[in-house]
Amino acid sequence: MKFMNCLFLLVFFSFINAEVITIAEARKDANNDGIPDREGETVTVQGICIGNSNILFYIQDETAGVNIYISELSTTYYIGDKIEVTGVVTFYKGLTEIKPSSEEDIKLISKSNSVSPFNMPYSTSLSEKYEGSLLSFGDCRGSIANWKVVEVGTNPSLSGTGYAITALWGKTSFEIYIYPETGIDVKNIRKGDKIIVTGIGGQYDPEEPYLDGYQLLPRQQSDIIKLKMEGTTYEVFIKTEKNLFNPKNGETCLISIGTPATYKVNVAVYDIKGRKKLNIMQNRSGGLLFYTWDGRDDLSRFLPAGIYIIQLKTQDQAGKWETKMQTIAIGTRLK
Ligand SMILES: [Ca+2]
Ligand SMILES: [Ca+2]
Repeated sequence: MKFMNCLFLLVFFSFINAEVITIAEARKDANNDGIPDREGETVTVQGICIGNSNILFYIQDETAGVNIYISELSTTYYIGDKIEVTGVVTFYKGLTEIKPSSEEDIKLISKSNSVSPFNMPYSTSLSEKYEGSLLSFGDCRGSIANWKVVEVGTNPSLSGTGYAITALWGKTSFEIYIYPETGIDVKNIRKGDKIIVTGIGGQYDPEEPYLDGYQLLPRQQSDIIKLKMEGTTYEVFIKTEKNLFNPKNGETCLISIGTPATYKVNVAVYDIKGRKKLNIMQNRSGGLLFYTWDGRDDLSRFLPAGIYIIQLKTQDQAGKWETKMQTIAIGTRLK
């Protein structure tokens, strides 16, 4: 009995004493050989899921991101779930991973946290410091002449189970790798296309010094936005990529907006009682604009299931207002 009590206390204290370190600390590589210095050590980290655990299990905190490697997982963690993971720092073909010994080593802390991608500086390619983090390439602020976009350098080619695409980004390039599990349709991605792309920084480098083979891993269809660059004038329109989406399953909905470049644009989401739930754009210059909506309101809370109205209000140079609406349904989580 006494022994059992001691054992209990030991287990209890080792549980509460698990020191949480930052992800940057866990993946530190001070001697720059591409191998994490803590390889083989057990660490505890906390982070927000930037991919769903059944497709791309990566978490990120304020310092860095990292892959979580676990072969058996009965629970699915979704984008926005904040979790704590205890596991061994491991290394697989360049990729730093944290490997929990079982799913009990993963604890859900909170749900529905927002996480925004890091906007990659123009002409900056992938490297070790971006591995494991959510990254976005492309900037469509202001007039089209100022846009920084990714040019597709090659048609998608079969590589392993997925597709690889060379992406040109200013003076540099990087590889986009599309896993089949993401459901992303590569048929319409062609050499010469201009895109904005979001994804997780991954790596596959089977040889020393493990500082090559970085890849951008898009998570879902809406992570790749194809742009039409010709001309600067569009009919006023608002479109959504789907009529129904389930944000709590990690789905997002791409909203596309077109107006003449000289227009001012306001976009907001209302519920069916006319209450404003989310401001998407205010007094923004027109053009062809895209917004990937994750189903959250202004306070980063998931909106309840139901019908919502996305309102586009434009103002032309003469000061005349025009309003267009698009309805969209938010569904419930499917088990
Ligand atoms: Ca090292
Ligand atoms: Ca690495």
